Amino acid sequence: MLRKTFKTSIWIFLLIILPLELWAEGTVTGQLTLKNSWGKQKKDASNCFVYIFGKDYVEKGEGIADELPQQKKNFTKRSVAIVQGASIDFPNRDPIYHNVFSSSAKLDPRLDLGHYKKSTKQYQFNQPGNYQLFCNIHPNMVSNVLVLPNKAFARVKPDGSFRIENVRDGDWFIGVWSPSAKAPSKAPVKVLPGKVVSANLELTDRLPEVPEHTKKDGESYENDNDYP
Ligand SMILES: [Cu+2]
Repeated sequence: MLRKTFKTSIWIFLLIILPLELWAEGTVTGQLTLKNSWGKQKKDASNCFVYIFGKDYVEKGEGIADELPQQKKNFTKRSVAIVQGASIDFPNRDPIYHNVFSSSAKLDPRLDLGHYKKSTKQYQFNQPGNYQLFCNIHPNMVSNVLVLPNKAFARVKPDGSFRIENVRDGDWFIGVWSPSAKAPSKAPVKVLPGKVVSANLELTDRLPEVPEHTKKDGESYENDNDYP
């Protein structure tokens, strides 16, 4: 009888303790105040991403993690975030040709998907960083891909609130990035298993909606009126 009770106790112990050990993860929630260059709070913060980073907090993604379509002569989203190693699908849903390229030398191979229409192409991002994407045909087309070192990130809601689930416990930083801010900002955050910690962040958008840029070969767009 005693031995049986002991055995049962062991099982209960294992059932309760082991999951806690395996899932040593917490949640980071909070509020972003996104301002414009006049210091006024912006109404929509949903182009921003929050992410956790720090020494050794490195994960890899695989397969297609998100899509960034081209439609009505623009990218349908101003920003996309993925974990390093994952790919993005770039469907062209217009009946006209588009191109997708980045001038960043950090991307290997260089990101240039050529000209295509009514079809799709993918690109795998292996290097963390922020990459501005343009179309070699239409100068107003711009988007951004934020490639992060791990899976602990989330898109900010329009009202500035955010929630990042399944964050590894430890002492990390929380970063906040906007496609129109000059640089991300960050704050330290201590993540505890099974707990929700809160962080308040602030960021200011100072860059124009469409940054000045050239075509992929360094030429200006000026003489391209013959394109649709
Ligand atoms: Cu285009």
